[in-house]
Amino acid sequence: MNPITRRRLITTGTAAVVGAAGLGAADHIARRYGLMPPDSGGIYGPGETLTYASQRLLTRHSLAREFSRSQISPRPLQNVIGKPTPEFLKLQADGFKDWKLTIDGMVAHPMSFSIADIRRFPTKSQITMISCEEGWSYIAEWIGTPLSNLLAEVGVHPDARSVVYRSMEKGWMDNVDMADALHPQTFVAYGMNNADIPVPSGGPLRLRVPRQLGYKSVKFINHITITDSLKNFALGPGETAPDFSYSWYAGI
Ligand SMILES: Nc1nc2c(c(=O)[nH]1)N[C@H]1C(S)=C(S)[C@@H](COP(=O)(O)O)O[C@H]1N2
Ligand SMILES: [Mo]
Repeated sequence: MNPITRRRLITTGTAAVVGAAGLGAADHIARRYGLMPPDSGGIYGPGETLTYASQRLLTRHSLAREFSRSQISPRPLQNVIGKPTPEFLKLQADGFKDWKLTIDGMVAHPMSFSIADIRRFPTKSQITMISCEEGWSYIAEWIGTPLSNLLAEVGVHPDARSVVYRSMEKGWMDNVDMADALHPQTFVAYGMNNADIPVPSGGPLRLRVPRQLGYKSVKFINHITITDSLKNFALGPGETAPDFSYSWYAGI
């Protein structure tokens, strides 16, 4: 499905949910509740605002659907990734023992975590569907710890609004708001279907954001920055997505 058709579907769907509320009313409500998405000013701005604000008001605490073990796809689809850099290959050769996830920005204690450090946090698993904007999807079990556990450890400033995450793969960077960052199903994942996450699927460490489309589940994450403004992040509102004309908010 091309992005415009998908957007139109989402806009129509949420418009039905919010009843007679037009785009102008959505804009008004979004402003009033501080729910303007970072791409609210673009040509799709009013639609983006309607989608994001109505989903946040109606579904901010809801969970992505979880499946049973028997529904796990026999073979996870692995989207194309860039050629690994020599730096990545060296880390891989050492079993990723030197892989670090650094968390900085608006936190009390900036910290770097190895995979072993992350494994010491409470382990959780989820069997959820990952859906690509290009129309395919698969179900897998992801094992890791909720991002909220790491955020509690570093101590997030109360004024923080966004969590920006970067991949070691150049050009892959995205962000979520605090509601999605603290959502119980947003995981820092190191395992998949009872093994370490294979590199093509994002190993050794991937953010899993099951409430949004697949592109928000960035692979090879090594740097997270907490911020109250996306202004200083390279690609427009702080992510890769708009470069491909994806929406900032990709709620499902
Ligand atoms: N670093 C990195 N993360 C990425 C991508 C990528 O190419 N590089 N592709 C994204 C897209 S568009 C999708 S749909 C999912 C695909 O995940 P999969 O390979 O497990 O199917 O990963 C997302 N995360
Ligand atoms: Mo995708």
